[in-house]
Amino acid sequence: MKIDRIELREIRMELVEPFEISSGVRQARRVLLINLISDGIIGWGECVAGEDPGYSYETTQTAWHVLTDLILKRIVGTEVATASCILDSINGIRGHRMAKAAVEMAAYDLEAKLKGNRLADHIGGVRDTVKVGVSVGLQPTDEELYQKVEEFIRQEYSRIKIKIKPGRDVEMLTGLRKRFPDFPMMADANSAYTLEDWPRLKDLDDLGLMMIEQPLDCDDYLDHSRLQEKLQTPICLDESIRSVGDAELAIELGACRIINIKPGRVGGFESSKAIHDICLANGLPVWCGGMLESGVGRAHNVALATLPGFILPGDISASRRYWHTDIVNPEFIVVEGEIHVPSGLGIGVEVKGDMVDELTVRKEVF
Ligand code: OSB
Ligand code: MG
Repeated sequence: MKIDRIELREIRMELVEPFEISSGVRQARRVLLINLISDGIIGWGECVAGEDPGYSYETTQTAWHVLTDLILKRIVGTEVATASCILDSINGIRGHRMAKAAVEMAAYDLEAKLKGNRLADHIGGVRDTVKVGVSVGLQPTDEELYQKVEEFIRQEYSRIKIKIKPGRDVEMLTGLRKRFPDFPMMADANSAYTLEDWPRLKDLDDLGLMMIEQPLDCDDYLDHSRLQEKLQTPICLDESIRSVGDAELAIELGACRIINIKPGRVGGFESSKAIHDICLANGLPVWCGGMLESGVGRAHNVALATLPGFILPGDISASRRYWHTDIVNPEFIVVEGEIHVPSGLGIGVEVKGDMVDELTVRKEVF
């Protein structure tokens, strides 16, 4: 496919409520959207980099720089054999996987549309609905958390993930367990602990959690393996897994028993599929993580979660969990703990052009 034209824009979207994790709080998102255009068909991609470098070193601003100054001008006008190799000619850019993923995933949407396929089928998906959970940010009080969780259970989510940090953990989750003794629950620390916190981490082990996500620093594979050895509860790695090599290292060391795959974090679908395959071969379940995506990134995540190894519920919630109005039609809804894979071609949802134009704060065309 020939890439005739590329549009990159930044849109601003207010969250329905602040989202707080151990590294900071977000009120609004600065989302980069990419259009790759071939033969009048538009492939959509979303960059998941955050507003600040709390989760990853990448930010909206670094991604804008890497995309506009280094990547997009080298891709426009070229003939691309397959979506998976769209970045093969771009050498000399270390890391910046979120920026690269946005391009690669737009190419996958474009390729699926040009071939007349749904994206889920195009990448080898095996199901028409995906099981989904919801991620609940740190709340001002335990009581507010318990009310939030009750409401999300009412909305039929398959599992609840609770953000934790030292001091907002054991007591809070013990109270939550008392109120909801059997509901599938997990905790995500976003690297807030070290092995020195062992007494607290040990207490988390008695709460019947499905998993504890990223308790330690993202580069601490060795410490994660030491911790996993002492815990019954599976450790799930998120920030630590940026590539196939990271996944192999973590599995070899026993640093985790579950991996959360976010296509943006690992550089796109090709890398996601490779990590998925390695996990499947080694008996590790995977699930699709989220990055407070708009409907575009959400649609990509739904497609990814149709691969066979994605047997645990993903952080792919309904559009209205984060947005008053999403930028896609139809919006994503959760019924009986699942989201239906949209039936349209490619990502399967239509992007609301007028709304996107109104939200745009800067745009560059190549
Ligand atoms: O650690 O999974 C995370 C959001 C932003 C950055 C990191 C994380 C998260 C979430 C929300 O947990 C997942 C979602 O619903 O999009
Ligand atoms: Mg996480």
